[in-house]
Amino acid sequence: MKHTIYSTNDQNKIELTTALRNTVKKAIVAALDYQEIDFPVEISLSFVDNEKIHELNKEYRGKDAPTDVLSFPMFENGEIEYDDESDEPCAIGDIVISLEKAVDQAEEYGHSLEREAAFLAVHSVLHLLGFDHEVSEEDDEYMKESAEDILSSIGLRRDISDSVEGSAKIPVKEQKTMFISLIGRPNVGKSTLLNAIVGEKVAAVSKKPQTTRNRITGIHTIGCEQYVFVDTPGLHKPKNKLGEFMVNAAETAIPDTDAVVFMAEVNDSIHPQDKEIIARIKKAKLPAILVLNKTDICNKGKLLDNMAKFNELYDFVSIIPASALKGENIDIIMNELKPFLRNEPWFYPEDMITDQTVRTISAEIIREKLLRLLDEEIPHGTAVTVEDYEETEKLIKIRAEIYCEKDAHKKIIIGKNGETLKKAATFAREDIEEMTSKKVFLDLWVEVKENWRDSELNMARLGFKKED
Ligand SMILES: Nc1nc2c(ncn2[C@@H]2O[C@H](COP(=O)(O)OP(=O)(O)OP(=O)(O)O)[C@@H](O)[C@H]2O)c(=O)[nH]1
Ligand SMILES: [Mg+2]
Repeated sequence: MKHTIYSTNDQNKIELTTALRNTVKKAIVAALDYQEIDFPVEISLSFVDNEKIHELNKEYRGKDAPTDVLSFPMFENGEIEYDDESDEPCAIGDIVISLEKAVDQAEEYGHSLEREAAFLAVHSVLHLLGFDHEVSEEDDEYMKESAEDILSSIGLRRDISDSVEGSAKIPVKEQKTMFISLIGRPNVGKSTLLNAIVGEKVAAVSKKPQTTRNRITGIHTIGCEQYVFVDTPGLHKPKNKLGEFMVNAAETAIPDTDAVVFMAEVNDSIHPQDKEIIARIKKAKLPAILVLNKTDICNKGKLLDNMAKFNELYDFVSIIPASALKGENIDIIMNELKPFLRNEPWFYPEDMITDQTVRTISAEIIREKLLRLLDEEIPHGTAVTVEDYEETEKLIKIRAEIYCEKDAHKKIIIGKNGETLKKAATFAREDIEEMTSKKVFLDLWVEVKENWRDSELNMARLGFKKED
């Protein structure tokens, strides 16, 4: 199930790293899953210091002291009313964590700040769901036990004391890993699935086909298992050199992986490209899972029909109907991949979710906003490069260049009174701030580079260079 966790950093005493924020969010989602919450939930999480939590305690709890965590449930006694008809996630409450206090407690209990902050978040989710350690001993016992289970499920075990950068470390000999390629026609939802699995936006998503232009790695580490997903551009018939580059990036990704997640749309018919993909999987002799995506908008007859037709084409490990957008059946996809893990050390550190730099992801986020704001033909002729990138403790300054193919396109991208460009900049800035927990200054420029999609040289300059 896909849950939405909004987080804000309202303190500046302790550095809130992306890894720490992600661990806490992961713990919240793990707690919701542990409680088998089967509808989408929204939670607001804020990190504060002792002074702020003291104030909140005074104001709302009549308590004159700084505590470690505060929970503000939306529903009393966990009696959550979720409207099944609604497409919106159900806001169940707010969690406020004092990072300053968490640092002290982590030291006191001899474990990492990640584990302490994750513990406080899990404890708080259980409160939002109606458990209360202050009124019942039974609840107190249950909350402690389940918090241990939940933290173990995301690899934050208590029994491991030697930690790397504060996070629990799995001994190398227990580590397992695998590489998985995400392949399919344009627009079937590959990047949406990647983002859902890693829990952060690492790949641009838009309703226009051919959004992804290069391979994008998304890493999901859970317990002793590390899954490295390689998202690829949708396979299509190339119309220019950029298209050829994209198709090549996708096709050559397959043999480098241990398994393939082949995605198709549940409502669609089987296309020649789907058959080509199957031929490549056969050639590489790789286990493949077929994901029939977008079940949230599907017709049941079509689903069964497609399952049968695809089943005739290849001996898939399994065929899984799923909704990447709603987070449905992603747990089943992950379970099906498990048997193909290799007993080999991890490739990436535990808290890494992508091998792309913030600089590269920022350029992709800007392009995503343009794809979403602009009509048809123009977006496909745009490329974004980050020309200047300066990062300090609290601030990131980015100057990015948007390339397009015609003067007329430049005018459209800028928009009346610069409005389109301003909107793209605002949306992109918000996403980059959310990703980095830093304030972002974003300066966007537009330049014309005619027919760059057909020029190897220009493409190479814009970062589309074939690997040798
Ligand atoms: N209704 C519905 N829409 C989805 C689902 N998954 C993805 N989408 C939408 O489908 C569109 C394409 O999603 P992407 O993730 O960009 O697809 P992609 O396969 O990566 O596309 P390319 O990068 O162009 O190959 C977006 O508008 C998504 O929001 C789903 O499960 N249900
Ligand atoms: Mg994509």
